[in-house]
Amino acid sequence: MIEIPADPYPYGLDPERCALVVIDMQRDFIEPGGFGHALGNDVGLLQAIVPTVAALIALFRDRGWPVIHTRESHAPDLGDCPPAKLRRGRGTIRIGEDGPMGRLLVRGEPGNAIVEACAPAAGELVVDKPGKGMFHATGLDATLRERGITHLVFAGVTTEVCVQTSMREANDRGFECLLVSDATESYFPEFKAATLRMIAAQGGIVGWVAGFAALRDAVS
Ligand code: C5J
Repeated sequence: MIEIPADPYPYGLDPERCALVVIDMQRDFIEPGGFGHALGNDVGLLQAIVPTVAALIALFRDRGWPVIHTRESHAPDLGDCPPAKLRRGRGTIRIGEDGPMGRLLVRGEPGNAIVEACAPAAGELVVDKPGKGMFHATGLDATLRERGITHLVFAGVTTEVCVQTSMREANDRGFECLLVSDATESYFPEFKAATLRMIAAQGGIVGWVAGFAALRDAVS
């Protein structure tokens, strides 16, 4: 076990059984013209973490530890998008409609791609998820168990939506979860701060929180 200084107490990372999960670092959330922008958000906040997420990915790759990427995305016929989700939001354009980077949140469209600095390498698992959480309708639970993974390190966007939902789902499934605080971001700084606190509160009720430097120094 590698001990990483973390909140609320040191996190034990099993180097034989860990994976990095990078949630939804897609152009649709991070670049102007995407889904996040259409909902009225300032995407510049999310762009700021791209170098840290890229460095975290490189850290895992250097050690030969698995990196898993997720994309919030829907089939072109939107058959996997519940009508309730389609109706939600009062943005300028909605899921499935045409924007400057193609149809919003639709698989294969330019906006649905992961930003270049964080792009998946050959052989890395890319999970297309129709929900906010990474386990809903993805088969990821079985994949992680087949690979013997027990420890998940989380990064990506947005902190209180897809990252937190995925981390809570993972926690309920028995995974030991760490969120890297400066490798995740929200359109709402106060929501990010609250999420980091609620994850680590009550003795780590959802998991642990640590900064990238603490993780890097502990594993180097
Ligand atoms: C959102 C996400 N915020 N990836 N998706 O709709 O957090």
